[in-house]
Amino acid sequence: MTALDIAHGDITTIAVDAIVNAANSSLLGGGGVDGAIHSAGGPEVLEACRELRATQLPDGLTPGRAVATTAGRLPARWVIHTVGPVWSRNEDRSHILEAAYRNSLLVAHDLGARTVSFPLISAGIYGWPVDDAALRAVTALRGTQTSVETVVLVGYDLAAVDALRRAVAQA
Ligand code: AR6
Repeated sequence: MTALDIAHGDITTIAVDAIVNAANSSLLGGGGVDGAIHSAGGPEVLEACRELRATQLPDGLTPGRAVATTAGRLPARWVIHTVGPVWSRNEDRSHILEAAYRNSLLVAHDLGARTVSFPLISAGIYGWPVDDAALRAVTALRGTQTSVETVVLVGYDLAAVDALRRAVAQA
């Protein structure tokens, strides 16, 4: 069974085999955790993303899907890029958010990663309410069977860490 841990702070400083990036469909970088991962990983990560766009993903990465690259200078071996949905008041997109977690974990499994860290996908620039984002994360990760031994859910601030703790107790 996969262990689910919670950590607080900058995901780029946590040593794991694979680090999940809350990217956008272009895969060519952005702000938030995406910016932090590209900046800590260095130009090799962006180069690998450009290569993926030129070969396998000419139209970009669809929300809910996941794909791996090198992690460059990060302590991790791989970055797993996924794209969460933008929050909508009018449309339930939670299945896409849960798919982003599930598919990222499955990519980690296929790579043979034993430890994987996740940010709270969609809970920043994409506007997803933090409590629900945490609940979706825990539900999707617990519902996915893999050989990954430990998943670390990373809350950037204390509000996110509290939401994750509540989600773990509740889900
Ligand atoms: N470590 C851990 N968590 C972080 C870090 C960090 N260094 N930086 C931010 N967070 P966001 P999204 C948290 O906006 O909502 C980018 O421009 C943040 O507090 O990074 O999925 C992409 O290119 C929040 O809880 O991702 C896309 O265009 C969570 O990570 C867009 O943002 C996710 O916030 C994706 O938006």
